[in-house]
Amino acid sequence: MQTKFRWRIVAALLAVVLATSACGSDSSSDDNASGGTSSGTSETDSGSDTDTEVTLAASGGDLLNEIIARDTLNCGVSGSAVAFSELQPDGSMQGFDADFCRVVAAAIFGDATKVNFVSLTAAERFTAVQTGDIDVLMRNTTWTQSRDTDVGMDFGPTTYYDGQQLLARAGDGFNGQSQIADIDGAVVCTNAGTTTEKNIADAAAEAGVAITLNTYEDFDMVTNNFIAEACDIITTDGSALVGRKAKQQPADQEWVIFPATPISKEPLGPTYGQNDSAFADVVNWAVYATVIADEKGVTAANASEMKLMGDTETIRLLGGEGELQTAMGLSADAFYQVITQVGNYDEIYTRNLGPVGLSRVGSSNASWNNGGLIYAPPAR
Ligand SMILES: N[C@@H](CCC(=O)N[C@@H](CS)C(=O)NCC(=O)O)C(=O)O
Repeated sequence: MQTKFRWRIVAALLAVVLATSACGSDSSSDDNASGGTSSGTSETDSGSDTDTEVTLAASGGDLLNEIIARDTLNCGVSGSAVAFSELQPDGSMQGFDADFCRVVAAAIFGDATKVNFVSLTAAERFTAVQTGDIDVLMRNTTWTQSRDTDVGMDFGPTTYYDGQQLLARAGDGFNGQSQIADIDGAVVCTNAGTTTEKNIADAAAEAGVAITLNTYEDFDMVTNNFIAEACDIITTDGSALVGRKAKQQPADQEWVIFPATPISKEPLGPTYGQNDSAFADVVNWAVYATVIADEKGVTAANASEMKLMGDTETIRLLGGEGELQTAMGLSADAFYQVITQVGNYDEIYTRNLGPVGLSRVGSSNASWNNGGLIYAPPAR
């Protein structure tokens, strides 16, 4: 164990002993250093991921008609994920995931504002789908085999290709080239109910390093504990670390993100209950419409012109020939509403993720014709 970490482990254990009651409660997301659950060393799975606890019965339902009758989409988000879904002081929800909730609402209602945003912790999210509290989850949620099968979710198109990384203080000797082998003895913190806690435990075990893994209810608590130095390292999806660094790095410290190649694949996208194909189609094609519009150069500003002057696929997509949309139970101009009210994929990405420094260029989130993975099947 590295000496520099020893005293912090004592501090972290004290914090856990003093304040475990915050974990699992509805305590506000700006709690300070408190509330961790320690799972000991990296070999231990904390067991708090609800992936294995929730089993969704096949729904085979009629959710689309239910939503239309209700006149609002219930969309699950984090509410505290920087640049993805952040609750604003005026009560509005902002971010990349929040905008994809609006994309679905615009497709269903022709009105992007008809969204009831439901803030959920990672551990709550699949239960909220199961109980019908939300129709769809847009919450930095990774598509995994067990969630897709055992947990009873279905997944839509990946909207953001992410990967898990770690964030530490440069003052502790870390830099962008640091590796998992360098974290021996560290207190590593993350939020419960995530792929993240499992991946870091696996990665540490594989690298043969011992870590103390502390999990908290949400990532605000994780970051606050890092700032309070109860955690040496925090870990989650790389995009979230970039967001936290942009927003919360103190002026007198340098935070570094590593390893350069993430330790996992985290394809993030819409998640809903399994076996409701009509609803799944609507979510999926609303997302694809933003991708196709991006490919075709259709923007919120030029969509009305492109609906008349674009190529045949563009005209079809925007409802010039709207039979494909009406066959799905939507208005012919459903995707025209999506693009004019929310924007194409690039507009949504740039507006929300640009300000924290997440660039599409050279990343997996570039369009397929720019070397990335963002790709949609044809609108035909
Ligand atoms: N993608 C991972 C991690 C999801 C996750 O919880 N990410 C953090 C970082 S973006 C988060 O959403 N934090 C918001 C919060 O709970 O405060 C998963 O699906 O399990």
